[in-house]
Amino acid sequence: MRSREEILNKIKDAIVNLDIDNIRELCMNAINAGISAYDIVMKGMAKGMEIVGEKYERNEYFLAELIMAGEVMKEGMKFLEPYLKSDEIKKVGKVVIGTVRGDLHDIGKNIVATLLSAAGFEVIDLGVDVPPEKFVEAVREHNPDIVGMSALLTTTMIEMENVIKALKEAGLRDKVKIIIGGAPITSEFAEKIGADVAAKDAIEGVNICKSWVMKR
Ligand code: B1M
Repeated sequence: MRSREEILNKIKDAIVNLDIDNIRELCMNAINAGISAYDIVMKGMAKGMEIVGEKYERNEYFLAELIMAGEVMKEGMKFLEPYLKSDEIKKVGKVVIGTVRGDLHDIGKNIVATLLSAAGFEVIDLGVDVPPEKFVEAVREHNPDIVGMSALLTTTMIEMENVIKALKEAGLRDKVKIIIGGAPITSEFAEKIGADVAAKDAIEGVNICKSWVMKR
């Protein structure tokens, strides 16, 4: 019988080694061993993605490997999603979420969206490369409690400020809480652009959203 750590390490290695053929089975083994889907995502697959990023920085991996690692992670998420979903019928709150304009990274955003729905939120996912007008339109249409934005590139972080400006111009900024996240995002940046908070990871993000709707 393998230890919990060994099982999670195998999942991390599958991401690093771009092993799309075995990721589902490894996730299934982990579930059967009693490891939570949360831990498989955060302590297994997400750790593997960190290593992939480091390898890219050292020129050991190139764009093709980044794309493939993203596909392996998505394959694992497809298997794990039912284990992350909540049975709760009553929704605790509504979130409009998206990756900002110019940015195609959606793995972290998808984890946040999945964990939010698992926590009972209704999630309106606008996808990637979302322009400010689309955020504004979605807030008008869905009247959410929270707007969530993700950005992974230093060149696209600025789009978050553009979304907040557009919400202000539409008179909608004060109707929602705004949470932002992604590898380059800091609390200082959130404060500078007028977001309510920056979350360092998906679990912190979901906990903050929960605390907001509980206070209502
Ligand atoms: Co890109 N990429 N990429 N990439 N990529 C990075 C971000 C980079 C740091 C790699 C590197 O150089 N080390 C670098 C950015 C450098 C910079 O800006 N300073 C980079 C680059 C340069 C690029 C391209 C420009 C490469 C090129 O074309 N030459 C290009 C840009 C495309 C574009 O967006 N316009 C590009 C493309 C891609 C792929 C498409 C190949 C692929 C994305 C696939 C996909 O998402 N479907 C990809 C990948 C996979 C990465 C790395 C390796 C991994 C990102 C990831 O998925 N991490 C990344 C390196 C890295 O981050 N170390 C890199 C795992 C994920 C779970 O973490 O997204 O951080 P993350 O999400 C976390 C938290 O940040 C937080 O919670 C999540 C889970 O805990 N979080 C939130 C995220 N959003 C949140 C929102 C919240 C709350 C928390 O509330 C709303």
